[in-house]
Amino acid sequence: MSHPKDAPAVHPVPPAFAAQANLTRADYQRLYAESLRDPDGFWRQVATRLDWMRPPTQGKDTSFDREDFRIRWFADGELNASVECLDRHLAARGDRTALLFEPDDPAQPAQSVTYRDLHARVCRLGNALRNLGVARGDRVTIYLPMIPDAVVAMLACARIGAIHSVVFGGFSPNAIADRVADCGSKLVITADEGVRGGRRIPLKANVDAALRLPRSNSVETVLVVRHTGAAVDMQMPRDRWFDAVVEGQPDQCRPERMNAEDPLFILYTSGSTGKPKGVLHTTGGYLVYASYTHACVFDLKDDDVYWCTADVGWITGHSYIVYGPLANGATTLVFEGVPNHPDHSRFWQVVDKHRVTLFYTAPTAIRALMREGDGPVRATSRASLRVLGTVGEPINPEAWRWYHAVVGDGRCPVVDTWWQTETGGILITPLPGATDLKPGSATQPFFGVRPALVDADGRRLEGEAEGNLVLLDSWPGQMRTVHGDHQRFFDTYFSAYPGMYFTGDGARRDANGDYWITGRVDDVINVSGHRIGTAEVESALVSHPKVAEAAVVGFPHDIKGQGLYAYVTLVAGEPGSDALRDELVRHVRSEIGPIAAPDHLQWAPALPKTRSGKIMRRILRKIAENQPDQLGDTSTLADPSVVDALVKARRDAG
Ligand code: 6R9
Repeated sequence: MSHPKDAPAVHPVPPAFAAQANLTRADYQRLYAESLRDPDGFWRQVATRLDWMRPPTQGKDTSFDREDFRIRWFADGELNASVECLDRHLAARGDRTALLFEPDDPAQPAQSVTYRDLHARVCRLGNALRNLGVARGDRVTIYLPMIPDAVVAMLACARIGAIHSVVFGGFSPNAIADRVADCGSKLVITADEGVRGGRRIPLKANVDAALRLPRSNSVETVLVVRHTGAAVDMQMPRDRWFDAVVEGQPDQCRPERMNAEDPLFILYTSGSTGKPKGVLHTTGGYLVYASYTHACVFDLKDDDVYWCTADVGWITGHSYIVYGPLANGATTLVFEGVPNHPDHSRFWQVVDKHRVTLFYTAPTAIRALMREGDGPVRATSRASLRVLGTVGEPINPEAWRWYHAVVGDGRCPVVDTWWQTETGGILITPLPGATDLKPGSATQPFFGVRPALVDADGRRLEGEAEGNLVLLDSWPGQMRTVHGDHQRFFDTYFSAYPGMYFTGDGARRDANGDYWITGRVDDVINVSGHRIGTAEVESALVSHPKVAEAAVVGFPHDIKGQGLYAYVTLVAGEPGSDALRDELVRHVRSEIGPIAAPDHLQWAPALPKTRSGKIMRRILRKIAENQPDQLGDTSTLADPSVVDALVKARRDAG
């Protein structure tokens, strides 16, 4: 890799930062060694950061081997996640701001919610949910915009031991119905509408459409937050206004005593097969891990104002907007809007307005803002910023340098944090006071994390190497199962390389032991940091009556990181037209959601297949990238003329 002269390949920890850091390089080295030597003792000590109702006497109890496969942490401990996030802060810091809310429209007033207020709101909703018949272990689907009530809803579920399943507001009715049906939700919490970048999103109407589908018949009640005030259909007695049910409820609510291994939430994520997986996280280990990583990776101090720009519909929102920061008693900002509305300075205006010190966003947002030049950034102060973070996909070194030099004025460490929905929290990351930074590298494993690289046959690769990224041992935040399908959990993550957790990512380890994540090696495409399963998009396309077959691959995209390229074979006699192309893209939007809409759709008279009928995606990727001279070995193709036709059509399209 070549670097311009003035762009260093390594950014050492700034001495001024190291001097005030929670963890120095020596701390990292000592604690990391300790965490591997005695993981049980290490994590039991870390677990004392929570105020358990019953402190655990057990620590690590895990095995990735088929014969005695188990993942249990702190198994006899008892706690309630909402108590950890709220009640325990009330005495000393009840008047401190828990949530800062910045609405989509900057002309609307921001809100600040203290720990005391948030506790009362959570208790009122917890009582209301109990009155509506929601009991410990029941599932509740949350389909809300980025507003404080989304946090209230999650914590109210946790308080009464209900398992929340947050569904991202960008998903379509069909995708909501799939997720409601899979976990059998009894109740849905939504809003009249959401607003993003000035555009209204008909959340309640989407829920109505989802619940009209017969598979959603587990739902008894829909709570509707009045957010924009738009008129919506209320279907009695199913639909209830949120305000009305919480009004008059006591502002104290008895928290359920949960076992550490009781489920806290389910969050659906795309895998290599068509059906999204319900990733299940439990209470004790998850909360220990989310809160500890949040404190260490962001060098959290008492007076920090922390802002993660993710949506609570993703794991980043769960762990690093809600559970981690609130368990730590921090101030966490909830932003309803988007980076480019009303203009490209919005993020930095919000930073200045709320004096944000710790900022966590995605590479796709950085790339989109970088394209607008330095002006919109330089127009703001950003003097409050201390640490910058990224998550969701590999960050290209150019974007990293711009983030560091322009957004952070060269002053703030950039933490490139690698992790997954399945991991619950950050696994590979710099610690800002301890780790020398390399643009594009997630650098070093967090405490207790044992990454390794293996080749296709599962052989361990030592030293400088590139291969499939696996984890050799458990950590407390690890997912425990796929909801309703424990076999799928084992098969997906532990069967490819026996005794190891397979991440689905490829990575390179350099001579200093720093990790560089190269991206997914399975049929998952990372579009703007969102995981899209190719199989899901393909089955959405094939569900259209005019489509016979479809294959979807990723291709490099300047802003999104990867875009979606679809090859579609129409049913015999159906001519491909621009109108049909638009219709199919719309069809995918309505089947899954806008995030899954193909960027390109090419008609394919036939798809390249092996003689055994397997679609050769490697070839389709090269055609999508317009690199037909790099198709590689095509000798296993059943009919080579299929490829020639696709290459020609691709070239003609430019
Ligand atoms: C937290 C989150 C997980 C996938 C993961 C990987 C990619 C996330 C990354 C990164 C390179 C980083 N990913 N962070 N790749 N560098 N810092 O994003 O969870 O939505 O489940 O996605 O995202 O490919 O496997 P999730």
